[in-house]
This record gives sequence, C-alpha cells and structure tokens, in this order.
Amino acid sequence: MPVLSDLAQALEEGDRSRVEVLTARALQENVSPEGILKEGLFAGMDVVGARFKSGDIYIPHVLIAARAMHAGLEILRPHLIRTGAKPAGTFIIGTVQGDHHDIGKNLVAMMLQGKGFEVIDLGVNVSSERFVQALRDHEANILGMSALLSITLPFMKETIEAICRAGLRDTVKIMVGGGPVTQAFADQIGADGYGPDAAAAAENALALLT
Ligand code: B1M
Repeated sequence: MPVLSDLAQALEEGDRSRVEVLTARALQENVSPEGILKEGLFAGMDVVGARFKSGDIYIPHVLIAARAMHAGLEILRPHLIRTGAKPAGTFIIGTVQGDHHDIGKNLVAMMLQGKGFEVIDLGVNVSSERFVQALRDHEANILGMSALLSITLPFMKETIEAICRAGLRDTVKIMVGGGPVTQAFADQIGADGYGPDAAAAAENALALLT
C-alpha cells in the first residue's frame, strides 16, 4: 500500500511531521493499527537498524528516527488501547538498568492497556532496587522487564534475584522481552513469561493471570 511504504520511508528519513501525517492518513484509509505498525513504522525502523548496524548511519540519525517513531505511536495510541476490555490486573513495566531503549517497552505498555491492564511505567534504566520498591508500592500482578542491549540482559536475572531476596517472588509473575531475549533465556533466569512482540506479550500476560 503506497501510504505504508511512504510511511516507512518517512520513518527511515526521521521526518517526524510526515510520519504524523501519513500515520493519520493510513488510519483514515482504514488500515488497521497493527498493519500501520508492521508495514509502516516497524518496516522503516528495520531499515534504520540495519543501516546503523552496517555503519551507514550514526546515533543522531537513529535518535531522529526514534523521535519520529514516538510521534507515530502517539497517534496510534488511542486506536491500540481502545478495546473496552474490563480491568485485567496491574502490570509494572520498565527497561532494565543501563538500557535506554523505550520504543518497544512503550508499545508493550499500550498493548497491555488495550487488554485492560493498569500499567505502571517506571521508564528506562530501571535498577533492581527500583523494581523491588515498585512492587512494595503497588499491588501488581505482573512485573515486566524490557532489554534491547545484550549487555543489559544480566540485569533481568539480577532483578529476579532481588525480588526473591525481598521475599516478594510469590506475590508476582515476571515477564521479560526485547530484542535479544528468547524463551530459552526467560526459562533460564526463572521468568514466568516472555513475549516475542508486543501483541504476544499482552496475550501472554493475560494468560499468566489465569
Ligand atoms: Co540502539 N541498539 N543503541 N538506539 N537501537 C539496537 C538495539 C541495536 C540492535 C542496533 C544494531 O546494532 N543493529 C544495538 C544493540 C546490539 C545488542 O546489544 N544486541 C544497539 C546499540 C548498540 C545501541 C548503543 C549502544 C549505540 C551506541 O551508543 N554506540 C546505544 C545504547 C544506549 C543505551 O540504551 N544505553 C543505543 C542507542 C539508541 C538510540 C538512543 C539512538 C535509539 C533508542 C531510542 C529510544 O528507544 N527512545 C536506538 C534505537 C532506536 C535502536 C534500534 C535501531 C531500534 C530499536 C527499536 O525501537 N525497535 C535498534 C535496532 C533494531 O532493533 N533493529 C537498536 C522498534 C521496537 C518496536 O522494537 O524494541 O525490539 P523492540 O520491541 C519489540 C520486541 O522486542 C518486544 O515487543 C516490541 C514490539 O513488538 N518487546 C517486549 C520489547 N520489550 C518487551 C518486553 C516484554 C515483551 C516483549 O515483556 C515485558
């Protein structure tokens, strides 16, 4: 669809206002929010990631593309969370210590809201102590950690250990996800759930409640 390839191109170029216009236009053309994500925003970000990896572009370009992505997601937000679902539970989410990537985490939060979860978003670079404190402050059903950098994966295990030491492990289910995270890794560190993408994460979160 031309509007989606134009959107992917605009994201790749980091053209924030064009991303906003094209995201809105795709909605007007009745493209589903999921289609806009996959074939528009994600497609553009995939190219950005590949070009960054190959050294063709640098951090500032990626940052500008990320800002454009945030702008597109904000337009999609009401469409992703408007489900009329009944309150499902409380979900604490954050990106682990050392990691500042938040686009995927934000998307997971939106999908969870769409499933009726109350989401408490701790933001990025969240230490194990802050996760533990959040569990003390809120009665949460699930705690979710996101990581995009391989080097920050050990903080997921560290956080689970800190939750165990605090005597809170039996009170909460733990989910993990993000680029380098796999089901095998989730099992290895003793997480209860994993989601390869935001939609699956929200489905799996609901399943964990039953
Ligand atoms: Co960075 N970065 N980055 N980056 N960046 C990656 C992740 C990288 C793969 C790029 C590459 O080399 N190809 C690479 C990591 C390599 C690795 O360790 N395996 C990398 C690197 C190295 C870095 C820096 C170290 C670069 C540097 O400084 N030299 C640096 C680190 C900064 C830090 O965090 N301390 C850095 C910085 C940045 C920016 C700030 C410029 C920017 C982030 C902006 C922001 O998030 N606000 C950025 C970006 C944008 C990327 C890429 C291009 C795109 C990430 C993204 O948003 N994808 C990325 C390359 C890539 O992924 N192709 C890259 C879209 C998003 C929707 O997908 O986040 O995977 P994702 O989320 C998915 C799933 O993973 C899942 O659902 C989401 C939606 O489907 N999911 C969960 C995520 N969390 C979940 C939690 C769950 C369940 C599912 O349960 C709780």
